[in-house]
This record gives sequence, C-alpha cells and structure tokens, in this order.
Amino acid sequence: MSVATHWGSFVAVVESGRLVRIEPRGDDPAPSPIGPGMVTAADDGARVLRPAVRKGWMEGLPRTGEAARGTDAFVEVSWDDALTLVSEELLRVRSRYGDSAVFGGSYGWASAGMFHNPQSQLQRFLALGGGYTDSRNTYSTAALEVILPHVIGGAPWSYQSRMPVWEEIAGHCELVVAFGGLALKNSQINPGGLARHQTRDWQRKCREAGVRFFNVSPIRSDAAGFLDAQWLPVVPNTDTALMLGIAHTMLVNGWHDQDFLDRCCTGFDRFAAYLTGESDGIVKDADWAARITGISRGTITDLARRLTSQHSLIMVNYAIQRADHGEQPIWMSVVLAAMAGSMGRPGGGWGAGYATMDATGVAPGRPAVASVPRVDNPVADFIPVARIADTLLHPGRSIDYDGRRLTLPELRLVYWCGGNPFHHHQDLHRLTRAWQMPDTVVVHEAWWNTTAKFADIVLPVATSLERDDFAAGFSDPHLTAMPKVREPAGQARTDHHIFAALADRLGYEREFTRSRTEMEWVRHLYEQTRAGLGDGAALPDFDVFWRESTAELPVLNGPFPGDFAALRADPRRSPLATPSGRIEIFSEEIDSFGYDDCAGHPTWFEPVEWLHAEASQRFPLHLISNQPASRLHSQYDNGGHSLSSKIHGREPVTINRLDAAARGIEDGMIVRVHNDRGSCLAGAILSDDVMPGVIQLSTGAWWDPAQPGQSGTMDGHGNPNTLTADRPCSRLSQGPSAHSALVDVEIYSDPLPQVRAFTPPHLEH
Ligand SMILES: Nc1nc2c(c(=O)[nH]1)N[C@H]1C(S)=C(S)[C@@H](COP(=O)(O)OP(=O)(O)OC[C@H]3O[C@@H](n4cnc5c(=O)[nH]c(N)nc54)[C@H](O)[C@@H]3O)O[C@H]1N2
Ligand SMILES: Nc1nc2c(c(=O)[nH]1)N[C@H]1C(S)=C(S)[C@@H](COP(=O)(O)OP(=O)(O)OC[C@H]3O[C@@H](n4cnc5c(=O)[nH]c(N)nc54)[C@H](O)[C@@H]3O)O[C@H]1N2
Ligand SMILES: [Mo]
Repeated sequence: MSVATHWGSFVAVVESGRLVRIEPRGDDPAPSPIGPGMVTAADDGARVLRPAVRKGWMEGLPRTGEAARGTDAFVEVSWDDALTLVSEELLRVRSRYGDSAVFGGSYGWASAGMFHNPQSQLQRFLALGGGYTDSRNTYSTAALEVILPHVIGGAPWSYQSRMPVWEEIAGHCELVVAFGGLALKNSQINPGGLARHQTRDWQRKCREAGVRFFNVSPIRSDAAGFLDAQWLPVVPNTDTALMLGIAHTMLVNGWHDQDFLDRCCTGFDRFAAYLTGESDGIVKDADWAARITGISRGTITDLARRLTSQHSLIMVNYAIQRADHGEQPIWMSVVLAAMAGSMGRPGGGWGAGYATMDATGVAPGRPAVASVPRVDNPVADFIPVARIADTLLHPGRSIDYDGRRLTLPELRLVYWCGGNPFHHHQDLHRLTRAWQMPDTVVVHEAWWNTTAKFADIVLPVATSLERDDFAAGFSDPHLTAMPKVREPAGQARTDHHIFAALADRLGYEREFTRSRTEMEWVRHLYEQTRAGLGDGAALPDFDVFWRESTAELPVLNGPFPGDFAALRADPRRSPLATPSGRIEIFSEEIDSFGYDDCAGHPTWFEPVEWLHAEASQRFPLHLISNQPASRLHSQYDNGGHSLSSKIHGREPVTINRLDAAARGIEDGMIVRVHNDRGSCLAGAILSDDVMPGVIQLSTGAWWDPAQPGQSGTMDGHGNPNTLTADRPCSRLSQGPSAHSALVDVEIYSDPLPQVRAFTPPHLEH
C-alpha cells in the first residue's frame, strides 16, 4: 500500500493487518530515511490514546495568568464528555466575547493529504460556526512574502513559477551564488508530498554541465560536496551588507547592466546615492562590506566581476530572511540580480528557495488540485502569524503591518490543530507566559508533544497512516493514493470526524460534511480535480487511481504572469504587477509608510543580536537554528531516524573546533547552551564545517523545560527556541527572526536530567 508524506512517497508493508515496515519506493532516486522511522512512533508510549482534560481546567481554577498549563495532570474522559466540553466552551466564548475571541490561525505543517488537512477542516468548522481570528503569512517566509509583492509584484509565492528551473540552470548558467546555500538535507521535504526526489540529481547535472557554485553561508555543508562550491563563510545576518558591497563595486566600475536598470526597474538613482554614500555619508564599498561580513575585499570584487561578466544566477534561501530585518537581503538580492545582467535570461537572474523544498526549480507548475472547500470567515481580524505571544499578552495593542495598523484581538479560546507552537515559536518561555492568558486551549494531537501538554483539552487524532486520502505535493505533478495502512491508535479519530461530531452538537453537521462520508469526500476531490483539467489533459477515474496508487497531472510551462524574460523583452507590453510596472529598487509605497526599520530601498540595518553587537561580549556565539536533517520540524522527533541522531538522548549541536577548544568541549560531551532567555542541553559535535563564532542547533527537539515560563530554567532536550528572540523582522512584515540570537556554550557536568519529552503527562482516569 502506498504512503505519502511531506518527505516523500513510500510503500507500507502490512502483514496480517499489522504495519510492519515502511520502505522506499523503487522509483524514488533519493528516498528520505525519515519514512521508515515512522513505524515505531505509530504505537509508542507518547501516543494520545483517549480524550484528556487538564485537571486545573476541569476544576475551574482561576484561569488567567496562573502558570498551570504545561505542568498539570490530565484526566481522561469519554469522547462524549470531551465533545460536550468543547462545543459548550465554543458557545460560551462566542456569546460572551464575540467570534474574534476564537483563534483558529493554527499555523503548522500537519501531514500530506488533500482532504484531511487539519487547518482546512478546522477553519471550515470555525467559519461555519461564526468565524475566528486568523493568522497571516508563514514562519517560513513571512518577510519574503510581504516584501516581494512590493518589489516584483504578484502573489507572495508567484516567484516560484517565474524563476529558472534546474534544467535551464544546467543548460545556460555559468555561475550560481547561493546566499544561505542549497542544502540537500532540506530537499527531502516537499509540502504535501512528492513522488520522486529530484533536486540532488539536478544539482549534479548542473555541476557536470560546468556551473560554478558559491556557497555564501556560515555552514560549509549547506552545499553538497559534489558541487565543489567555493565556501564563503559569512558573518550571520550580514548578507545585505555583502550584497551592497558587491553592488557598489559593480557600480563604480561600470560593470552593471544600466540598460536593464533603465528600462525594467525604477528608483536605481536613489539607491545608487545610498551605495555611494551621497545620501547618508557612508560609502558601501568592498572595504566597508568586508569589515561587516568577514568576506575579504578581494573576494567581493571578484564576485562583482564574475556576476556581471558571466551568465549568473543569484539564489537566496529562506533562512536569511528569518532574521532581524529579514526583508532586506531578499529585496537586495533582486536588486543585485537586476544589476548583474542576467535577469530574464534563461537559467539566470534571480530565484529563491532552491533546495528548501524538492519541487522548487524542478517543474514550474501543475494544474490546481481540489481541496476542502473554504468557507468565508465572517471575522475580519487576523494577526501576523508570528505575533501570537504578543496578541495573547497585549490584547488591544496596535501594531504596524505592511502599511496598515492592526489592533491585536482579545483571544479567549485557542484552537490548535496540525501545528506545534511549542516547537515553532521563538522564546518559548515568553510563549509559556502568554499561553496562560486564554480561558481555554483545545488541541488535536496524535502524540503528547509539548503543545499537547500545554493544552486544556487534548483530542487524540488519527495520523496520516490511519485514514484514507490522496496527496498532491506543492508543484509536484504526481498524485499519490493514501489508503489507511493501520487502525487508529487507542480511541483516536480523524480531525474531520471530530469536527463533524462537534458540528452535529452545534447544529450544522450537514453544512460541514455536506452529507458525504470521508471516502466520498476523497473521491469527490479527486473527481473535481479531474473535471477541472483543460482539454487534452486526462486523469484516470478514481477507482483506477486508487487501485494503481498514482496518477500524473500535466506539467505547466510558462510564461507565467510577471515573467522576467517578457519584462526584459518589452517592459511596456509585459509590466510587472507593481505600482510602476517595473522592478521596484525604490518603492514609493514602502517609503510612504515611514518605518524606521524598513526604508524605501534596500538598506543595511544592524541586527540587534549579531557577532558585532555589544551583547556578543557576554554571548559570543551566533546560534543558527536551521531545519533538522533527521525529521520535519518536530514531526517524528520520536521516530526511529530522529532518535538515532541524538547524543545521550539530546539534540546534537555543531560547534567549531576552535570555539570548543576554548571551552574545553570535546566531541560527544553534553553541553549547556544558554543566554538570558533560557538554556538547553545538547550533545556536542565538533566540526570545521561551521565557521568560528557560530553554533548550529537544529529545530524540533520536543521542548522539555524543568520549570516552564521561568527564564533561566533549563530544557533538557535541546530545543533552540528556548534561546531565540520573539522579535519581529520589522514593522513591515512582523515576521519571525529566529536566526538572530546570540548564545554561549559550556560543558554540563551536573547529573543529566532524564529526558521527559516523550513521556505523557500524569493521566488520571
Ligand atoms: N528557531 C527556529 N524556529 C523555527 C524555524 C527556524 O528556522 N528556527 N523554522 C520555522 C518554520 S520555517 C516552520 S515552517 C515552523 C514549523 O512549525 P510546525 O509546522 O508547527 O511544526 P511541525 O513539527 O511540522 O508541527 C506539525 C504538528 O502537527 C501534528 N500533525 C500532523 N498531522 C496532523 C493531522 O493530520 N492532524 C492534527 N491534528 N495534527 C497533525 C504533528 O504531530 C505536529 O505536532 O517552525 C518555525 N520555527
Ligand atoms: N529535512 C528538513 N527539510 C526541511 C524542513 C525540515 O524541517 N527538515 N523544513 C522545510 C521548511 S518548512 C522550510 S521553510 C525550508 C527552510 O529552508 P531554509 O530556511 O533555507 O533552511 P534552514 O535549514 O533553516 O537554513 C539553511 C541554511 O541557511 C544558513 N543561514 C542561516 N542564517 C544565515 C544567514 O544569516 N546568512 C546566510 N548566508 N546563511 C544563513 C544556515 O547555515 C542554514 O543551514 O526547509 C524545508 N525543508
Ligand atoms: Mo517553513
């Protein structure tokens, strides 16, 4: 039977009704090892088996501000009682505080599957019941999503189909400069699933075709060895300064593409005055950039020369914008590409997110696949996704967001489903304090992870292996059937089943389910997809698809609206969807917002926390909390593959040998990583692949704090968000800035605390 996950498609081996193995599919050239490790987690001790209610909540203790969430015991109850509690609490909160008091933003990656998408199910359920406060943008790319429409126009994600695909890069490009690298660990993933991992082979083809790579990153292994990339270990968060130094060098030597800037861009003159220092007295030359970035003047000059004399492509990843002023490196990278001369030429110019997800750069697009029908949300309130703790702590406060003023709503009931805020949010002790504010937190989870332990009502949910569905990954033309390969653990139910039962109590079950069974929905969405295909394209009917497990949609080729080749050919006939119709090097609109942390053109702003900040005297190491190679975020941290990567049960932290030697740290030792926000344990790996002054601790170890909420209390498992700052990128995007955090590391010599991350809370019956 086929299995589809965000980390690829697999085959489930089922013997006498029992799932015994998950194996790679024969036709996947680079299957992810995360898949096989799912089997042991399916029945581990961390599964939520029955609905459970937090004891203090049940007893109606004072609910606001008291730090019981996260430390309390739970009482297991029947489904009937649990559904009554949730439906009555929804009614109470809605009637007392209004519909905007219900938070349904519920950010998170959930699982593959077009029908059983928990956020779609939750939001359909909440919208039919009166509405909810939503969240906007993503933790992945909030800064990019807000800045790019100002600069190149179009929908936030439209760049994905407007940038070169690997085939064009291999065919035409001579030079790739990758800011943040292009790590294959990340291309294991594709949102919604994928049939075949292709990024590794495409990168190989590019190298074989002679493309030269530069990996601009604090970490050498962000480029695969076979790329022979030149490593430029840049001081974290200084990419904008590096790009400005390159741009200045191009400008003063007259190497830049003046014709493209004149015809297809607007505002270069004002930006040039910033580069030369005419507008602010600071010359952004190579020497200036070298002092900030640690990249030598010679290298900067060399890059400026190569980028303009060769067919070049500037790549940016997503991590560089999950940082203080994260809008700037994205904006500046577009400007640098426009100056370099390859914008709009095949395989050249600019692109984002290569290798952050497998399908990016593999195929430009595919037809839409039907999903759970959205219901208009009667509530207009939303928050920028990463402002959840601010909202809980400061209802009524107003904040800036992309030229608007938003008033943070008062949230009384938080409903989370398909995400793990106690993994993904920054400064988890602050989140813990904020999390005590609402009256009620409802969570659907399959495992007792940190978010489940911090809830009031936990409803056990079936995993993607325990229900029928089909997968259609982002930009991937392959559809994969997802038949149930095992029965739900304990009393777990699907999210849809839970919402249907709640809707029944609330009087709108038929509107919610449209009187379809789950399998009828799956069939319906597939058939709708089939019917939506234009002439000439065809999918087999549902029964054939279900039997054969896969089907293929056509690949769509451009040109797509906003295409840079069309812009270069004739900017008047093919304008971009920006106010000027051109690439906005200067944005009158952003300038008019008057923000002190996002000006009218790309600007170097010093991050609050970076290696040249004053705070680095106390905390001299820059923490890179990148995506884990061994799992997807926090998912399957309890799976076999992630568990095998731990050191004495703790998350590995990679430290440069010099920094380790200065602290007496040896390979395999347990260390304490700390700053004023918190501390955690991790297992040391010494390496020269991480530049001195930087440590790398991936995200996703289930948070295991000794005393949640109290700063300084230690997480024994190694979740970096105990250390990161909950500080918005800027007033423009309000995005998360996880990659701007300073820390220090020391040997931990006290007795090791037990890892309780995978142990359920105390459960009473
Ligand atoms: N420090 C730091 N923090 C970061 C980042 C970083 O780089 N550094 N990266 C950020 C980024 S890019 C992202 S995208 C976020 C990711 O943050 P999340 O998307 O919140 O992380 P996941 O671990 O994928 O959480 C998904 C949760 O949904 C549950 N789940 C899966 N399927 C289902 C289902 O069908 N129903 C229900 N009810 N639950 C389900 C899983 O068990 C899991 O607990 O993290 C962000 N946080
Ligand atoms: N295996 C695996 N793959 C994943 C995910 C996962 O959880 N696991 N998550 C997926 C998701 S949701 C997303 S959004 C993408 C994220 O894709 P990215 O954001 O691109 O991925 P990261 O691993 O966070 O960061 C990649 C590298 O950027 C470098 N970097 C960090 N800060 C800086 C900086 O200031 N300057 C420069 N030049 N480099 C810097 C780090 O060395 C880091 O290894 O990955 C996806 N792929
Ligand atoms: Mo992400």
